[in-house]
Amino acid sequence: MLTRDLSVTIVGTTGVGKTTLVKRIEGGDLETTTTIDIEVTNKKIKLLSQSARSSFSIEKYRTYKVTAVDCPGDISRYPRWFSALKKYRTQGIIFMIDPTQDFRIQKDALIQTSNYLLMTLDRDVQEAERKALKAKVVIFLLVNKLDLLDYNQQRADKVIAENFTETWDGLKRRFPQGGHFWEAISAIDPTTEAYEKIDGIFETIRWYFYEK
Ligand SMILES: Nc1nc2c(ncn2[C@@H]2O[C@H](COP(=O)(O)OP(=O)(O)O)[C@@H](O)[C@H]2O)c(=O)[nH]1
Ligand SMILES: [Mg+2]
Repeated sequence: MLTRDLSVTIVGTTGVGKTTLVKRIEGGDLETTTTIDIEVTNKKIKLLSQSARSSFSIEKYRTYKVTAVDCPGDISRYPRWFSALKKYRTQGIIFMIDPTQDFRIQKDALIQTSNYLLMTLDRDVQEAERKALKAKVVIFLLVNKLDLLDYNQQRADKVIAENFTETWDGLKRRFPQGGHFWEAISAIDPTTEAYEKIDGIFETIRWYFYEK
């Protein structure tokens, strides 16, 4: 089989840039709309890393069918995140952070994401916690709007370190076999470099599931 599935759910509070990110993957226009329900994008992609492979590698010819699930960010719609995680059998969660928004609210949203992920594993909490110890899922913290931090990676590091360390550590303890990654991007940046970084997120999720 030369096609593999990659199911990714994108969550985060309103306005962090979830829909913009999905549109970048889609290659569509970046006009602004408010997401009120789960929106599913299916796209077959070849990752940039694949084209660099040798012709003798099957990976060079593989296509990934990416299901990107874009969730609404309003707190009253957080339960949709749970529905999305469960329904689309999410392999990777991209939790987007906006460095210009209230961090306390975003931290709570990340805790909620962790709880929802747990709930997808079992109805019984203790059983779910047990299953979480072996769960294979990628949790990707994505600081967006790097342009508003003057493209300064250290400032993005600081945002994570100062506001999300405790929650992030809690997530790692709860899902110790999961893939824990983070990156900083600008979803509106039209340059190839920016596109490669976005591509790299999917490449990482792919790697964790199929090659690690
Ligand atoms: N400066 C800046 N603005 C962005 C970036 N990504 C998205 N935005 C803007 O943030 C606003 C909300 O984006 P949207 O994708 O609708 O957020 P969502 O609610 O998470 O889906 C829009 O006006 C976007 O143009 C970025 O990387 N930098
Ligand atoms: Mg949206």
